[in-house]
Amino acid sequence: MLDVFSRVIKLTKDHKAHLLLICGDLYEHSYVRKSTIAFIGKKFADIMNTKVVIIPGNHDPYVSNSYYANYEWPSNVYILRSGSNKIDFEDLNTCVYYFVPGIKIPPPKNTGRINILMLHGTLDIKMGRQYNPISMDELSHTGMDYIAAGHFHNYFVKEGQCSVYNPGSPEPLGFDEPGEHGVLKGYISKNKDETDMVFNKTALCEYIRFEVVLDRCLSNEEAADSINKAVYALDKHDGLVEITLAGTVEDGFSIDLEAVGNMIYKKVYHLKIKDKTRPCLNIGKLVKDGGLKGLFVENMLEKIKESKKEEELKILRRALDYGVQALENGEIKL
Ligand SMILES: [Mn+2]
Repeated sequence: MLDVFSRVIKLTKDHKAHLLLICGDLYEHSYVRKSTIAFIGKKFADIMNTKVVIIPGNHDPYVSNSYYANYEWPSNVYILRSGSNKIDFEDLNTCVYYFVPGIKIPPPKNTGRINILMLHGTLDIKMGRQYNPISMDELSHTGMDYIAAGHFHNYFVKEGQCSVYNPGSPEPLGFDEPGEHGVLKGYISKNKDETDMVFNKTALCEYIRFEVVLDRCLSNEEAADSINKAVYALDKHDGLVEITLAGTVEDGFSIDLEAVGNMIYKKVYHLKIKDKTRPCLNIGKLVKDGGLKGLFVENMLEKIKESKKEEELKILRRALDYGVQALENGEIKL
C-alpha cells in the first residue's frame, strides 16, 4: 500500500500538479499506525509545490482523536471538514469545497473561479443503508466545474451537467474489486470541454475472477486441464486469480481441489479455485429407482414440461438439481 502511495506521489511530482485531491478513506482510523501517518506526511512534504486537499471518509473521520485533527501536517496539506468546508486558492483561481453530508450546497458565488467539489459517498444508489447518499440530479444544481468523488473502489466517470470523477482505490483490496486500479491525472478547466482527465494505472496487482464451466467432468485431470487452458490464456502474470468451477461433474465424482491445484502448471501470483460444480443427474435412473427421490424427479419433470417461460425453466431445473442433492446428501452445494 505504501508503495502504491509513493507511486501516486511520484506521478503528482512528475506531472507538476497544482493540486492533489484525496477524497476520503486515505487511512483506517482504528488501525493506522503513527509511523504510517509519518510516512504519508513526509511524502506530502516532498511535493511542496502541490496543494494537497483531503476530505475525510467513513474510514478516516475527522474526529478529535484523529490524525487529521492532531498530526502536524506539512503546510501544503489542507484538510476540509464540516465547519471548514471550503478553501480558496487565489493563485490557482480555484476554490475547493467539501460536500458535507446532509447539507445542501449553495451554488458558488465566485463564478469566475474554477469551482471543485469533493465528496465521499454513495452516488445514485437508493437501495439499503448507504453512506452519505447523493444523486447526480442533486449534484447537477451545484454549479461546480468539477466533482471529485471517493468511496466506491472502482473507477468511473459520470457525465452530467456537473460530471463526477471517481478514480476508485489506487490498489484493489479484494476479489470483489477486479479490473484495473489507479488514479486520475489531468487538467481541470473552467471550460468543461477543456477538462481532460486520464486514468493512470497505479495498482501493483490485479484481482482476476472468472468461471470455468465443466461438462460432465469425470476426473481431476480433466478439471485441471480446463483450468490450465483458461489460465494460460491470461496475459497477466502478476494477477491474483480466483477461478470458480461451474457446470456439471459426472454423477458420483467429486472434484478434489487440492489435487487439481497441484496440476496447475502456469504460475500466477496467487490462485484460488472454488468448486461450484453440480452432479449431472441421471434422470432415467432416478425415476426408475422410484422412492421419494423418484417421485420428486417425476413431479419436477412434469412442471418443467408445462413451463413456457425461460426464466421459470431455469429456476425449475435448478430446483430439480438442489432437490435431488438435498434428498441424496442432506445438504445443497450452492
Ligand atoms: Mn468509504
